[in-house]
Amino acid sequence: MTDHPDLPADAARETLSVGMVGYAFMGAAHSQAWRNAPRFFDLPLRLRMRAVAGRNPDLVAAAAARLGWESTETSWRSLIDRDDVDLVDICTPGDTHAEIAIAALAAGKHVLCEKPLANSVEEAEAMVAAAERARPAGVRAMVGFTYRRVPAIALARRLVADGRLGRIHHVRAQYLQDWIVDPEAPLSWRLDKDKAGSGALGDIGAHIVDLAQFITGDAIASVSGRLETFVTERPLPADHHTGLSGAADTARRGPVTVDDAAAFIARFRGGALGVFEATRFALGRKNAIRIEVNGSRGSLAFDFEDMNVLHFHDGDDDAATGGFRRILATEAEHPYMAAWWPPGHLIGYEHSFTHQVVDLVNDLAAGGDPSPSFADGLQVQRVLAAVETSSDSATWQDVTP
Ligand code: 4PW
Repeated sequence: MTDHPDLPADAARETLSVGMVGYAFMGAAHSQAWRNAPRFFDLPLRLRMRAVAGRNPDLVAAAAARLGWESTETSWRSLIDRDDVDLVDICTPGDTHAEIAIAALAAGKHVLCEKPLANSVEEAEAMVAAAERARPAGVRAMVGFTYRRVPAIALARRLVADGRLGRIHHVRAQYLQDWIVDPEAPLSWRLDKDKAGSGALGDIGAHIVDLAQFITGDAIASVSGRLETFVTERPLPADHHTGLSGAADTARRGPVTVDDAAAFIARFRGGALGVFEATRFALGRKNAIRIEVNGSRGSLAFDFEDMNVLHFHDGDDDAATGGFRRILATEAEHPYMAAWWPPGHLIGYEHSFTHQVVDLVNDLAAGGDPSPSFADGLQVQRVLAAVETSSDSATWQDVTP
Protein backbone atom coordinates (compact mmCIF):
# COMPACT_ATOMS: atom_id res chain seq x y z
CA MET A 1 0.00 0.00 0.00
CA THR A 2 1.26 3.47 -0.80
CA ASP A 3 0.64 6.86 0.69
CA HIS A 4 0.02 9.90 -1.46
CA PRO A 5 1.09 13.34 -0.24
CA ASP A 6 -1.45 15.10 -2.43
CA LEU A 7 -4.39 13.51 -0.64
CA PRO A 8 -6.26 15.13 2.24
CA ALA A 9 -4.65 14.19 5.54
CA ASP A 10 -6.08 11.05 7.09
CA ALA A 11 -3.05 9.78 8.91
CA ALA A 12 -4.78 6.79 10.42
CA ARG A 13 -5.35 5.06 7.13
CA GLU A 14 -3.06 3.97 4.37
CA THR A 15 -4.26 4.30 0.81
CA LEU A 16 -4.99 1.47 -1.58
CA SER A 17 -4.65 2.81 -5.11
CA VAL A 18 -6.60 0.87 -7.68
CA GLY A 19 -6.07 0.49 -11.41
CA MET A 20 -8.79 -1.15 -13.48
CA VAL A 21 -8.44 -2.82 -16.88
CA GLY A 22 -11.62 -2.69 -19.00
CA TYR A 23 -14.60 -0.42 -18.48
CA ALA A 24 -17.66 -2.05 -20.05
CA PHE A 25 -20.41 -3.91 -18.15
CA MET A 26 -18.17 -5.37 -15.45
CA GLY A 27 -15.94 -2.29 -15.36
CA ALA A 28 -18.97 -0.13 -14.62
CA ALA A 29 -20.15 -2.52 -11.90
CA HIS A 30 -16.69 -2.59 -10.30
CA SER A 31 -16.32 1.19 -10.54
CA GLN A 32 -19.49 1.85 -8.59
CA ALA A 33 -18.22 -0.60 -5.99
CA TRP A 34 -14.86 1.18 -5.56
CA ARG A 35 -16.77 4.48 -5.34
CA ASN A 36 -19.48 3.36 -2.93
CA ALA A 37 -17.69 0.97 -0.58
CA PRO A 38 -15.96 3.70 1.47
CA ARG A 39 -19.11 5.83 1.49
CA PHE A 40 -21.20 3.17 3.24
CA PHE A 41 -18.67 0.95 5.02
CA ASP A 42 -15.99 1.91 7.51
CA LEU A 43 -12.95 0.60 5.65
CA PRO A 44 -9.46 0.21 7.14
CA LEU A 45 -7.86 1.71 4.00
CA ARG A 46 -8.58 4.81 1.98
CA LEU A 47 -9.39 3.97 -1.63
CA ARG A 48 -8.17 5.86 -4.61
CA MET A 49 -9.50 5.12 -8.09
CA ARG A 50 -6.18 5.94 -9.66
CA ALA A 51 -6.42 4.86 -13.31
CA VAL A 52 -8.44 2.90 -15.84
CA ALA A 53 -6.91 1.23 -18.90
CA GLY A 54 -8.45 0.61 -22.31
CA ARG A 55 -7.09 0.56 -25.86
CA ASN A 56 -9.12 3.40 -27.37
CA PRO A 57 -7.93 6.75 -25.91
CA ASP A 58 -11.22 8.59 -26.48
CA LEU A 59 -13.41 5.81 -25.14
CA VAL A 60 -11.25 5.21 -22.08
CA ALA A 61 -11.15 8.95 -21.33
CA ALA A 62 -14.94 9.12 -21.54
CA ALA A 63 -15.24 6.03 -19.33
CA ALA A 64 -12.85 7.50 -16.75
CA ALA A 65 -14.93 10.69 -16.56
CA ARG A 66 -18.20 8.77 -16.35
CA LEU A 67 -17.10 6.15 -13.85
CA GLY A 68 -14.90 8.28 -11.59
CA TRP A 69 -11.30 7.32 -12.43
CA GLU A 70 -8.55 9.91 -12.01
CA SER A 71 -6.49 9.08 -15.09
CA THR A 72 -6.23 6.73 -18.03
CA GLU A 73 -3.78 4.38 -19.70
CA THR A 74 -4.11 2.90 -23.17
CA SER A 75 -2.41 -0.38 -22.30
CA TRP A 76 -2.68 -2.67 -19.32
CA ARG A 77 1.09 -3.01 -19.27
CA SER A 78 1.56 0.70 -18.63
CA LEU A 79 -1.07 0.51 -15.90
CA ILE A 80 0.86 -2.28 -14.19
CA ASP A 81 4.12 -0.34 -14.56
CA ARG A 82 2.79 2.56 -12.52
CA ASP A 83 4.26 2.96 -9.05
CA ASP A 84 1.05 4.59 -7.85
CA VAL A 85 -1.12 1.52 -8.50
CA ASP A 86 -1.32 -1.06 -5.69
CA LEU A 87 -4.09 -3.30 -7.00
CA VAL A 88 -5.08 -4.29 -10.54
CA ASP A 89 -8.77 -5.00 -11.10
CA ILE A 90 -9.25 -7.11 -14.25
CA CYS A 91 -12.61 -6.56 -15.96
CA THR A 92 -11.77 -7.83 -19.46
CA PRO A 93 -12.85 -10.95 -21.40
CA GLY A 94 -11.37 -14.24 -20.22
CA ASP A 95 -8.69 -14.54 -22.92
CA THR A 96 -6.68 -11.75 -21.27
CA HIS A 97 -7.07 -12.72 -17.61
CA ALA A 98 -4.03 -14.98 -17.28
CA GLU A 99 -1.55 -12.67 -18.99
CA ILE A 100 -2.64 -9.55 -17.10
CA ALA A 101 -2.95 -11.24 -13.71
CA ILE A 102 0.41 -13.02 -13.93
CA ALA A 103 2.19 -9.81 -14.99
CA ALA A 104 0.47 -7.77 -12.28
CA LEU A 105 1.33 -10.27 -9.54
CA ALA A 106 4.96 -10.42 -10.72
CA ALA A 107 5.04 -6.61 -10.46
CA GLY A 108 3.90 -6.86 -6.84
CA LYS A 109 0.31 -5.69 -7.40
CA HIS A 110 -2.68 -7.26 -5.69
CA VAL A 111 -5.17 -8.63 -8.22
CA LEU A 112 -8.95 -8.83 -8.36
CA CYS A 113 -9.93 -10.81 -11.46
CA GLU A 114 -13.42 -11.20 -12.92
CA LYS A 115 -14.83 -14.69 -13.29
CA PRO A 116 -14.35 -17.22 -14.71
CA LEU A 117 -10.74 -17.09 -13.58
CA ALA A 118 -9.41 -18.11 -17.00
CA ASN A 119 -10.35 -19.74 -20.28
CA SER A 120 -8.70 -23.06 -19.47
CA VAL A 121 -7.45 -25.15 -16.57
CA GLU A 122 -3.85 -24.63 -17.74
CA GLU A 123 -4.19 -20.85 -17.63
CA ALA A 124 -5.86 -21.02 -14.22
CA GLU A 125 -3.03 -23.24 -12.91
CA ALA A 126 -0.47 -20.70 -14.10
CA MET A 127 -2.41 -17.95 -12.33
CA VAL A 128 -2.48 -19.92 -9.08
CA ALA A 129 1.28 -20.49 -9.35
CA ALA A 130 1.80 -16.75 -9.92
CA ALA A 131 -0.34 -15.94 -6.88
CA GLU A 132 1.67 -18.40 -4.76
CA ARG A 133 4.96 -16.87 -5.91
CA ALA A 134 3.75 -13.37 -5.01
CA ARG A 135 2.19 -14.27 -1.65
CA PRO A 136 5.35 -14.20 0.54
CA ALA A 137 5.79 -10.54 -0.41
CA GLY A 138 2.29 -9.80 0.93
CA VAL A 139 0.64 -9.71 -2.50
CA ARG A 140 -2.87 -11.15 -2.68
CA ALA A 141 -5.20 -12.39 -5.44
CA MET A 142 -8.95 -12.90 -5.57
CA VAL A 143 -11.47 -14.01 -8.22
CA GLY A 144 -14.77 -12.16 -8.48
CA PHE A 145 -17.64 -14.53 -7.86
CA THR A 146 -19.80 -11.66 -6.68
CA TYR A 147 -23.09 -13.46 -6.08
CA ARG A 148 -21.53 -14.92 -2.91
CA ARG A 149 -21.90 -11.41 -1.52
CA VAL A 150 -25.67 -11.19 -1.94
CA PRO A 151 -26.81 -11.02 1.72
CA ALA A 152 -29.43 -13.76 1.29
CA ILE A 153 -26.76 -16.06 -0.18
CA ALA A 154 -24.29 -15.26 2.60
CA LEU A 155 -27.10 -16.02 5.05
CA ALA A 156 -27.70 -19.36 3.30
CA ARG A 157 -24.06 -20.28 3.81
CA ARG A 158 -24.27 -19.26 7.45
CA LEU A 159 -27.31 -21.50 8.01
CA VAL A 160 -25.53 -24.49 6.46
CA ALA A 161 -22.33 -23.80 8.41
CA ASP A 162 -24.36 -23.54 11.63
CA GLY A 163 -25.77 -27.01 10.97
CA ARG A 164 -29.35 -25.82 10.39
CA LEU A 165 -29.67 -27.99 7.29
CA GLY A 166 -27.94 -31.06 8.72
CA ARG A 167 -26.42 -33.44 6.21
CA ILE A 168 -26.79 -32.12 2.67
CA HIS A 169 -28.54 -34.48 0.25
CA HIS A 170 -29.51 -32.35 -2.75
CA VAL A 171 -28.36 -29.21 -4.53
CA ARG A 172 -30.48 -27.90 -7.41
CA ALA A 173 -28.97 -24.92 -9.21
CA GLN A 174 -29.99 -23.02 -12.32
CA TYR A 175 -28.68 -19.89 -14.01
CA LEU A 176 -31.21 -18.84 -16.65
CA GLN A 177 -30.92 -15.98 -19.15
CA ASP A 178 -32.55 -15.43 -22.56
CA TRP A 179 -30.54 -12.72 -24.32
CA ILE A 180 -29.57 -14.84 -27.36
CA VAL A 181 -32.74 -16.83 -27.88
CA ASP A 182 -33.31 -14.75 -31.06
CA PRO A 183 -31.17 -16.42 -33.77
CA GLU A 184 -30.49 -12.96 -35.20
CA ALA A 185 -28.96 -11.67 -31.95
CA PRO A 186 -25.38 -10.67 -32.81
CA LEU A 187 -22.28 -12.76 -32.30
CA SER A 188 -21.02 -11.13 -29.10
CA TRP A 189 -17.52 -11.91 -27.78
CA ARG A 190 -19.28 -14.10 -25.23
CA LEU A 191 -20.09 -16.51 -28.11
CA ASP A 192 -16.46 -16.73 -29.26
CA LYS A 193 -14.45 -19.57 -27.69
CA ASP A 194 -11.14 -17.79 -28.26
CA LYS A 195 -12.34 -14.83 -26.21
CA ALA A 196 -14.65 -16.41 -23.64
CA GLY A 197 -13.33 -19.98 -23.27
CA SER A 198 -16.83 -21.41 -23.20
CA GLY A 199 -20.41 -20.18 -23.43
CA ALA A 200 -23.18 -20.45 -20.87
CA LEU A 201 -21.05 -23.03 -19.05
CA GLY A 202 -18.23 -20.65 -18.08
CA ASP A 203 -20.03 -17.33 -18.15
CA ILE A 204 -22.95 -18.23 -15.93
CA GLY A 205 -22.53 -21.93 -15.05
CA ALA A 206 -19.33 -20.95 -13.21
CA HIS A 207 -21.44 -18.84 -10.85
CA ILE A 208 -23.75 -21.65 -9.82
CA VAL A 209 -20.84 -24.05 -9.39
CA ASP A 210 -19.22 -21.51 -7.08
CA LEU A 211 -22.48 -20.77 -5.24
CA ALA A 212 -23.29 -24.45 -4.71
CA GLN A 213 -19.82 -25.10 -3.28
CA PHE A 214 -19.83 -21.87 -1.26
CA ILE A 215 -23.23 -22.49 0.34
CA THR A 216 -22.65 -26.16 1.11
CA GLY A 217 -18.97 -25.81 2.04
CA ASP A 218 -18.45 -28.93 -0.06
CA ALA A 219 -16.78 -29.52 -3.44
CA ILE A 220 -17.98 -31.23 -6.59
CA ALA A 221 -16.16 -34.55 -7.05
CA SER A 222 -17.54 -35.84 -10.35
CA VAL A 223 -19.91 -34.79 -13.13
CA SER A 224 -21.87 -36.00 -16.12
CA GLY A 225 -23.07 -33.33 -18.50
CA ARG A 226 -24.17 -32.24 -21.91
CA LEU A 227 -23.47 -28.99 -23.74
CA GLU A 228 -25.69 -27.80 -26.58
CA THR A 229 -25.40 -25.08 -29.21
CA PHE A 230 -28.86 -24.34 -30.63
CA VAL A 231 -27.83 -21.57 -33.06
CA THR A 232 -24.52 -22.28 -34.77
CA GLU A 233 -24.16 -19.11 -36.89
CA ARG A 234 -25.11 -15.50 -36.21
CA PRO A 235 -24.80 -12.02 -37.70
CA LEU A 236 -21.69 -10.14 -36.62
CA PRO A 237 -22.17 -7.18 -34.26
CA ALA A 238 -22.82 -3.88 -36.04
CA ASP A 239 -20.71 -1.98 -33.56
CA HIS A 240 -18.45 -2.58 -30.62
CA HIS A 241 -20.84 -3.71 -27.91
CA THR A 242 -19.77 -5.45 -24.78
CA GLY A 243 -22.92 -5.88 -22.76
CA LEU A 244 -25.70 -8.41 -23.34
CA SER A 245 -27.38 -6.52 -26.19
CA GLY A 246 -26.48 -4.65 -29.36
CA ALA A 247 -27.27 -4.24 -33.05
CA ALA A 248 -26.44 -6.85 -35.69
CA ASP A 249 -24.77 -6.39 -39.08
CA THR A 250 -27.11 -8.68 -41.03
CA ALA A 251 -24.84 -8.73 -44.09
CA ARG A 252 -21.99 -10.51 -42.29
CA ARG A 253 -22.21 -13.74 -40.33
CA GLY A 254 -19.88 -15.86 -38.23
CA PRO A 255 -19.87 -19.19 -36.37
CA VAL A 256 -20.88 -19.61 -32.74
CA THR A 257 -18.00 -21.54 -31.17
CA VAL A 258 -19.33 -22.05 -27.65
CA ASP A 259 -22.23 -23.76 -25.93
CA ASP A 260 -25.59 -22.01 -25.68
CA ALA A 261 -26.64 -24.18 -22.78
CA ALA A 262 -25.15 -26.63 -20.32
CA ALA A 263 -26.80 -29.23 -18.13
CA PHE A 264 -25.04 -31.58 -15.76
CA ILE A 265 -25.47 -33.72 -12.72
CA ALA A 266 -22.83 -33.90 -10.04
CA ARG A 267 -21.76 -35.79 -6.98
CA PHE A 268 -20.23 -33.80 -4.14
CA ARG A 269 -17.35 -35.15 -2.05
CA GLY A 270 -19.66 -35.30 0.96
CA GLY A 271 -22.14 -37.47 -0.95
CA ALA A 272 -24.75 -34.90 -1.98
CA LEU A 273 -26.26 -35.02 -5.47
CA GLY A 274 -26.37 -31.88 -7.60
CA VAL A 275 -28.39 -30.93 -10.68
CA PHE A 276 -27.13 -27.90 -12.61
CA GLU A 277 -28.47 -25.98 -15.60
CA ALA A 278 -26.97 -22.90 -17.27
CA THR A 279 -28.64 -21.46 -20.34
CA ARG A 280 -29.09 -18.26 -22.33
CA PHE A 281 -32.18 -19.71 -24.01
CA ALA A 282 -34.67 -19.74 -21.12
CA LEU A 283 -37.12 -17.37 -22.77
CA GLY A 284 -38.54 -14.91 -20.26
CA ARG A 285 -35.83 -15.54 -17.66
CA LYS A 286 -33.47 -12.58 -17.57
CA ASN A 287 -31.04 -13.31 -14.77
CA ALA A 288 -32.68 -16.06 -12.73
CA ILE A 289 -30.13 -17.70 -10.44
CA ARG A 290 -31.98 -20.31 -8.50
CA ILE A 291 -30.52 -22.56 -5.91
CA GLU A 292 -32.23 -25.00 -3.61
CA VAL A 293 -30.48 -27.12 -1.01
CA ASN A 294 -32.12 -29.97 0.87
CA GLY A 295 -30.54 -31.38 4.02
CA SER A 296 -31.55 -33.85 6.72
CA ARG A 297 -32.70 -31.02 9.06
CA GLY A 298 -33.81 -28.28 6.70
CA SER A 299 -33.95 -26.82 3.20
CA LEU A 300 -33.31 -23.45 1.65
CA ALA A 301 -34.19 -21.83 -1.66
CA PHE A 302 -33.05 -18.63 -3.40
CA ASP A 303 -33.90 -16.87 -6.67
CA PHE A 304 -31.84 -13.87 -7.75
CA GLU A 305 -34.90 -12.31 -9.39
CA ASP A 306 -36.13 -11.90 -5.79
CA MET A 307 -32.63 -11.42 -4.42
CA ASN A 308 -33.43 -9.95 -1.02
CA VAL A 309 -35.29 -13.09 0.00
CA LEU A 310 -34.14 -16.47 1.28
CA HIS A 311 -36.68 -19.25 1.76
CA PHE A 312 -35.87 -21.55 4.66
CA HIS A 313 -37.64 -24.65 5.87
CA ASP A 314 -36.69 -25.85 9.33
CA GLY A 315 -37.41 -29.57 9.63
CA ASP A 316 -37.72 -29.19 13.41
CA ASP A 317 -40.78 -26.92 13.03
CA ASP A 318 -44.19 -28.16 14.09
CA ALA A 319 -45.73 -30.00 11.11
CA ALA A 320 -49.01 -28.08 11.33
CA THR A 321 -47.46 -24.62 11.14
CA GLY A 322 -44.08 -25.30 9.55
CA GLY A 323 -43.14 -24.95 5.92
CA PHE A 324 -40.86 -22.66 3.97
CA ARG A 325 -40.58 -19.27 5.65
CA ARG A 326 -39.76 -16.20 3.59
CA ILE A 327 -36.83 -14.39 5.19
CA LEU A 328 -36.42 -10.83 3.98
CA ALA A 329 -32.64 -10.55 4.35
CA THR A 330 -32.61 -6.82 5.05
CA GLU A 331 -32.17 -6.76 8.83
CA ALA A 332 -29.02 -5.32 10.37
CA GLU A 333 -28.35 -8.87 11.63
CA HIS A 334 -28.04 -10.12 8.07
CA PRO A 335 -24.65 -10.17 6.31
CA TYR A 336 -23.58 -6.72 5.01
CA MET A 337 -26.97 -5.10 5.70
CA ALA A 338 -26.11 -3.00 8.75
CA ALA A 339 -24.30 -0.57 6.43
CA TRP A 340 -27.32 0.05 4.20
CA TRP A 341 -30.94 1.00 4.77
CA PRO A 342 -33.57 0.31 7.44
CA PRO A 343 -35.18 -3.17 7.25
CA GLY A 344 -37.32 -3.74 4.18
CA HIS A 345 -35.49 -1.18 2.05
CA LEU A 346 -34.19 -3.46 -0.63
CA ILE A 347 -30.76 -3.61 -2.20
CA GLY A 348 -29.81 -4.69 -5.74
CA TYR A 349 -27.38 -6.33 -8.15
CA GLU A 350 -24.63 -3.74 -7.74
CA HIS A 351 -24.44 -4.12 -3.96
CA SER A 352 -22.77 -7.51 -4.27
CA PHE A 353 -19.86 -5.81 -6.08
CA THR A 354 -19.62 -3.25 -3.28
CA HIS A 355 -19.55 -6.06 -0.72
CA GLN A 356 -16.79 -7.71 -2.73
CA VAL A 357 -14.65 -4.58 -2.41
CA VAL A 358 -15.40 -4.36 1.32
CA ASP A 359 -14.34 -7.97 1.96
CA LEU A 360 -11.25 -7.62 -0.22
CA VAL A 361 -10.09 -4.38 1.43
CA ASN A 362 -10.64 -5.78 4.92
CA ASP A 363 -8.61 -8.88 4.05
CA LEU A 364 -5.81 -6.85 2.48
CA ALA A 365 -5.56 -4.57 5.49
CA ALA A 366 -5.47 -7.55 7.85
CA GLY A 367 -2.89 -9.38 5.73
CA GLY A 368 -5.41 -12.20 5.26
CA ASP A 369 -6.20 -14.31 2.23
CA PRO A 370 -9.16 -12.96 0.28
CA SER A 371 -11.78 -15.47 -0.74
CA PRO A 372 -12.54 -16.84 -3.29
CA SER A 373 -8.85 -17.28 -4.02
CA PHE A 374 -7.30 -18.07 -7.37
CA ALA A 375 -7.13 -21.68 -6.14
CA ASP A 376 -10.91 -21.60 -5.66
CA GLY A 377 -11.23 -20.20 -9.19
CA LEU A 378 -9.05 -23.02 -10.51
CA GLN A 379 -11.22 -25.60 -8.79
CA VAL A 380 -14.33 -24.16 -10.51
CA GLN A 381 -12.40 -24.22 -13.80
CA ARG A 382 -11.71 -27.92 -13.26
CA VAL A 383 -15.41 -28.59 -12.77
CA LEU A 384 -16.20 -26.74 -16.02
CA ALA A 385 -13.50 -28.68 -17.89
CA ALA A 386 -14.84 -31.97 -16.53
CA VAL A 387 -18.34 -31.06 -17.78
CA GLU A 388 -16.94 -30.32 -21.25
CA THR A 389 -15.02 -33.59 -21.36
CA SER A 390 -18.07 -35.44 -20.13
CA SER A 391 -20.20 -33.89 -22.88
CA ASP A 392 -17.64 -34.74 -25.57
CA SER A 393 -17.16 -38.31 -24.41
CA ALA A 394 -20.60 -39.13 -22.94
CA THR A 395 -18.91 -40.37 -19.76
CA TRP A 396 -18.81 -39.51 -16.06
CA GLN A 397 -15.75 -37.44 -15.23
CA ASP A 398 -13.92 -37.04 -11.95
CA VAL A 399 -12.91 -33.51 -10.99
CA THR A 400 -9.23 -33.30 -10.10
CA PRO A 401 -9.10 -32.36 -6.41
O1 4PW B 1 -23.67 -12.20 -13.68
C1 4PW B 1 -23.63 -12.38 -15.02
C2 4PW B 1 -22.27 -12.57 -15.56
O2 4PW B 1 -21.40 -13.35 -14.90
C3 4PW B 1 -24.22 -11.21 -15.80
O3 4PW B 1 -25.54 -11.09 -15.60
C4 4PW B 1 -23.99 -11.44 -17.28
O4 4PW B 1 -23.74 -12.77 -17.46
C5 4PW B 1 -22.72 -10.83 -17.70
O5 4PW B 1 -21.76 -11.85 -17.59
C6 4PW B 1 -22.42 -12.92 -17.01
